[in-house]
Amino acid sequence: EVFPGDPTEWKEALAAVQETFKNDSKAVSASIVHSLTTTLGRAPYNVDELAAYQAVALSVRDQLIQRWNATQTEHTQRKPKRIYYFSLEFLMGKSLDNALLNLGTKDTYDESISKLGFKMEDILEEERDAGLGNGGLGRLAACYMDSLSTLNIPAWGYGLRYQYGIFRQTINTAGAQLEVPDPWLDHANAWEVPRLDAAVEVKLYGDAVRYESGKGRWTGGLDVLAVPYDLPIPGFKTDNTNNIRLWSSRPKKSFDLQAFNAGDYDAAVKEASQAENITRVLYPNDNFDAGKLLRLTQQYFWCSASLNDIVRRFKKLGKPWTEFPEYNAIQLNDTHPTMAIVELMRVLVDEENQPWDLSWDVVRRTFGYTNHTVLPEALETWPVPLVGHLLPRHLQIIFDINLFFLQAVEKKWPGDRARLARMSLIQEGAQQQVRMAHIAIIGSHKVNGVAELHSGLVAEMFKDFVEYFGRDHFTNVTNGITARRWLLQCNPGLASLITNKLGNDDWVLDLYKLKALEKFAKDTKFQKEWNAVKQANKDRLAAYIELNLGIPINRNALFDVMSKRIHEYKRQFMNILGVIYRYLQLKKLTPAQRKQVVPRLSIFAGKAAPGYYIAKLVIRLINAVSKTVTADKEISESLGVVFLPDYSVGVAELMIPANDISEHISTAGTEASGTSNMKFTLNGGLLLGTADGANIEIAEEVGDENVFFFGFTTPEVPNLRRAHHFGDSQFPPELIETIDAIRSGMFGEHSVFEPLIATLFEGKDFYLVSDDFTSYLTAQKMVDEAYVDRPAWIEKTINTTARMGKFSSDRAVSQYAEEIWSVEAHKIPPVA
Ligand code: B1H
Repeated sequence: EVFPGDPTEWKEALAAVQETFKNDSKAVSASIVHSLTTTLGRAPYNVDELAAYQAVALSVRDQLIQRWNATQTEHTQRKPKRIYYFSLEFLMGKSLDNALLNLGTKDTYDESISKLGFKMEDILEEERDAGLGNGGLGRLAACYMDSLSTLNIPAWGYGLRYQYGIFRQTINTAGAQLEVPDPWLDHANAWEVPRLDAAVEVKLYGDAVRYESGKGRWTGGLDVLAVPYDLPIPGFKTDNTNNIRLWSSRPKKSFDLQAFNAGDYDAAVKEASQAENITRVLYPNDNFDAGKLLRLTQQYFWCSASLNDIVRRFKKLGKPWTEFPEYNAIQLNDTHPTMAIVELMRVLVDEENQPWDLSWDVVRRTFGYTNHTVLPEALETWPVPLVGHLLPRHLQIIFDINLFFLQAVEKKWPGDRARLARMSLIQEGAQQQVRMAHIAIIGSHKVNGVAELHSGLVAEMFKDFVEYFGRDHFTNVTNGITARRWLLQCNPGLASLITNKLGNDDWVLDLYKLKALEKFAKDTKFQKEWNAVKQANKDRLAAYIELNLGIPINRNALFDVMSKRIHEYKRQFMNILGVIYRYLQLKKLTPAQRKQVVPRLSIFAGKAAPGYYIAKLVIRLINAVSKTVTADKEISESLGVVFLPDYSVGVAELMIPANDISEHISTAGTEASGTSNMKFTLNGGLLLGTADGANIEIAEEVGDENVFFFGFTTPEVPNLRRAHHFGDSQFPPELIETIDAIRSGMFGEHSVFEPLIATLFEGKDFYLVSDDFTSYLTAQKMVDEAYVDRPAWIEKTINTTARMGKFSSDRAVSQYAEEIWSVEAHKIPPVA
């Protein structure tokens, strides 16, 4: 070991620091109080819960940094292959509880915190969610980072440090969504480590020239700074601590001195604020491409800074460029980081003087591309003039890649002009568009979808590319979730019941171990314990709803949960129509008959994109129904309807453990995978869903007898849509009765909802609500019937949880490691 000064002085100092990290409550209290009284400047009489949280977080953060340092030092010395996960979204949620559980120090901190006069629960409450994502795609990135650390795979995530995350959702008195900014960094963020020394420059705009050789040069333009902030990511029961590096944009110079001196202050700060705006806010669209210049700027800023970082690190190894893919694998989380492919070409060809063909080969061996959606409105394309304006040199490179690629296609299928047009990186039309998915497909060595059905649809959608590259170019990696957050942390009652029953917590690292629960599924005593945990989780959620919404909750009701982004394809509309239909039927019964019906609580949560008019109407309708039903004392015992505002990772952690059933009812073929379906079923609830995404694989694993499936299947969808188009489809009477009820004014002024109702008519109903409605109601009826036989129901839920092993993100990440990245685990020596 090399020390800059006196080695003895260093070693003694390091040993003293090590003392403060001991896993005993005295050392922990000392470290908490140290942060409180120094960094945070508080005296003991002056400590509120927020300050206590911050001190605890800083104390835990110090331990993470120590492990982070050891991990990075080891990796720098041993030079294992590293994985770089490029994602515009990391939906981390809170970090404290997760860090304590992964480090195995929660009990110690618990003891220390209570001796210092606080409650762990209240401290955990103080943390704000890091909401740097929209939905499933962003949360998947967070789960994968947890697994990468846990599996000891050397990996870094790269993303953006948005000053404002996903907006906070409030509901106004009319039941409509209002968006409020999310200034999540207002209280200093204890989990990030600024690395001002590692800032890099990023260029935008300017001019480009291309020489005969194919090499080019990019001049002029706007230079901005990218400043990295690092988040250490602990693994479970390992010291390996990976990194998420988030870039923040800064002006290169704070203002234009010349304009400033001339008194033109507006002009003086213009460039500076332009630079700062780049990472100001997360785009709040899920499964939708808005195509804005600022979004492309975010994408390039992020890709350029991240690649610069990786290339700088690689150059220190002194290896030839042809070996770049042996040290680096970059996974593209959807097409959002596709510019990284073009940027690496530019760096290799223009800056490193590498031949074109060698560079393209290096690029293709480095990148892998994960597709997350086949919805046409989500497929990214950028207008050619826009790309040329912001990134003039990159547009030239895209055209060159396209030329060589189409020449190769032409060679394989001479004269097939239609095929060339279909496969081109450029879509012709009134305005030429760059097709990002095509660049991602040809610039990667592997393309994967996120569930079996979805991967098949991807191969169909890009069949020209399957024919060109071969079927092996496309593969499937079914999504997974981390059991650390989505069982151990969010459902401590169930987690400890399982651990006690199985005799150990091995299941946390190998989810297939849950299988051993099967043999207790019929055990009456175990069923009682299992059900008691469920009831406690339902009580906890009911108390939260009563406190926050003032709606009284029947705790004996069957809790039916649907929480996810609001989107027409996900069909929250169909769910609320079903609720209305149930309400109408209950109204027809006598009080005695109503007592025979299983009481139901329908809980909704989810955000709509601010510009998505129809999705926002769905929220209004749910709230309108909630209002009418809540006010109707006659049926309040039998039916409850709740819309929980501001869905987030934190709210999900509360809702998921409380579900009896959860709904995943997208039109077949539209939901790529879904991941909340896995979280809900892992937590002892049954799945009500369509044959879509990962629902299909969940049913395969847990057994058809344990899920409630309904609806038309993917191959039937095109014909049903055609029938609507030609006006020869029929509405079932139950749907007509339901729509009539809305139009009667039962849920307030019906004209508000007419545009929503209209999506079902006039040759539309693109998402086939009318086609699936009857079988949806039938499936709901089967749910009611099954719930009556409680022992049989509980047996189903135990068997469901027991069979969820496949859906661990550890399995998914291991599959990426083996089949796409060719990377192996590299365990670091113990830190303490
Ligand atoms: C998913 C997105 C997405 N698919 C564009 N696509 C975005 C597309 O900001 N944008 O422009 C943001 C998000 N998100 C989801 O990915 C799928 O709908 C889910 O089915 C899937 O489970 C999840 C993770 O693979």
